[in-house]
Amino acid sequence: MAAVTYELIKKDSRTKARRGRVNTPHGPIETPVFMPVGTAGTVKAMKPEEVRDMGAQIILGNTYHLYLRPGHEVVKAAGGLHKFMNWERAILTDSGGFQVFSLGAMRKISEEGVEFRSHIDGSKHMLSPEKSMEIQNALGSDIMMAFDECAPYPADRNYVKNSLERTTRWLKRCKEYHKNTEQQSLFGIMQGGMYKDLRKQSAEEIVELDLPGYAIGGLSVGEPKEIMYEVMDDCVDYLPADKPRYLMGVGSPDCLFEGVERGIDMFDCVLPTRIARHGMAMTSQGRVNIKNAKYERDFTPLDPNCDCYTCRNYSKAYLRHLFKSDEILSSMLMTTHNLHFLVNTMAGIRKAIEEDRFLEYKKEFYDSYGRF
Ligand code: PRF
Ligand code: ZN
Repeated sequence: MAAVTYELIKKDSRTKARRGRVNTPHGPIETPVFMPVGTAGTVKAMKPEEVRDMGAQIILGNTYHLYLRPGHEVVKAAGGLHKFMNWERAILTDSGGFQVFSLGAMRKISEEGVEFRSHIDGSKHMLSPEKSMEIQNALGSDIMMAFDECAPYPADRNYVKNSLERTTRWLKRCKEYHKNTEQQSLFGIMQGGMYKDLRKQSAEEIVELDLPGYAIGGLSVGEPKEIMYEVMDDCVDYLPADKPRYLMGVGSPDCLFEGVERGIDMFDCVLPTRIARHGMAMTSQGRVNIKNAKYERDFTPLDPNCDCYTCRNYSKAYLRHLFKSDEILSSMLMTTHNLHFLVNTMAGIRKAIEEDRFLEYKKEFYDSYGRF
């Protein structure tokens, strides 16, 4: 039995949206789900209790960062990542593939893996499918991601074809190395850039390996949103209906709705936490830039329709003051609100699918929030 299983609860009658449940060794995840990012063993500016209490069901960790610092052996000695960071719910770890590719000039790709220099001290390292599995096994995440190659955008067909075929060969090596399938589940990653036939080829190759879940990688890498939505729509059709589908690195509010509508179950994105630290809030009325002078004497909450800790207790004027004074509390309160907003929006989406009014809920959201 795989560590992770998927149950379908309800299908929307007009779109590919679906309400489901992913069961993990650290509890169930109601889907569709938004997963906050905790790159280095912390959702920045938040205590794990706060992340839990606002309703987050699973968080993300990063192989690349935790391998470089503090080192996966340290996390393993602590009893695994759950224990080390005091998070009792599910954890998904990304493989490090995407992060080393983002290093640009500091890396060298071969069939064996990727040689790279640390962004911390310049030291030389090698990540390979086997090494990524070894690290993720030590971290003890519930869901481990395959070590893949994400092609840039734009990229020519031949380049993309080679990289998706390498991603399949690397996935086979990941599966071969990973033995602890009762505690940890390996998800495959589809690549293929913006080429529909290559997406289909990638899907057929990875689905044959019968893994407990599949991700769509290589999207939201600079392409226009319309192209992303179109490719995503096809990708979902190539994936099995009885397994969870995860769209990697995508999580702006409009992308959540468009992704859910096309049959995606899981999303992650640094956007809510990152923009929070830059003084930007996502609210039911659109984005609020807390730096704006017009909030100097605005004693109303960030979002009148939000019941998060920040909105229940603080005004825009106070939040603006904290941001302008470089106070640590600014990041904490802004992150609390943004995460609550996205986690809550997703809870609203789940409820809407259950009540078969997903499209109406999407329209209400867009009418109030706007698109961007
Ligand atoms: N592969 C991996 N992680 C990712 C991506 C990918 O393609 C993306 C692309 N949006 C984000 N994170 N392993
Ligand atoms: Zn709020």
